[in-house]
Amino acid sequence: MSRTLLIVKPDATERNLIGHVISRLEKARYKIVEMRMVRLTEEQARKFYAVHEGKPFLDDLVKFMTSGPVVPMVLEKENAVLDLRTCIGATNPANADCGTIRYEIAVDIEKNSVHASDSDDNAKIEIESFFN
Ligand code: 3AN
Repeated sequence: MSRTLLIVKPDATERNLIGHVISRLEKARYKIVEMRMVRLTEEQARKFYAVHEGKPFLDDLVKFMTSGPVVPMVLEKENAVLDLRTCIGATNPANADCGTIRYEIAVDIEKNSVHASDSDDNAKIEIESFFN
């Protein structure tokens, strides 16, 4: 079993899609082992997206991620990190495969409804940033 972090982003919490995302994850056999609802500060959002420092979209991304509540959760499953990336689909929903969460509900490349850790190492860091 391994663990990964998923965040339901503000565009999805705003449209009352938290339950939809959770339902998809549970049907995909993830175990939700921790979950909370938080409003990120600008500092937290910048720290979370530090890898995008210097990118032209970072300021808008931080503004978006602090615009409303988000729901981080720790998910457990075999091969959780890679499996969840497949489940959520491509960053740009225009390229997301049919049946993925982003294909279904994402608005655009920024408002793409969910975040998922992209490696085991990042999953550990990201989980620790939300849960002790
Ligand atoms: P993913 O969320 O699929 O891991 P990353 O880590 O490359 O993708 O990007 C993190 C977030 O930054 C994305 N979820 C998206 O909201 C935003 N983002 C990435 N690339 C762009 C872009 N070209 N234009 C606007 N926003 C972007």
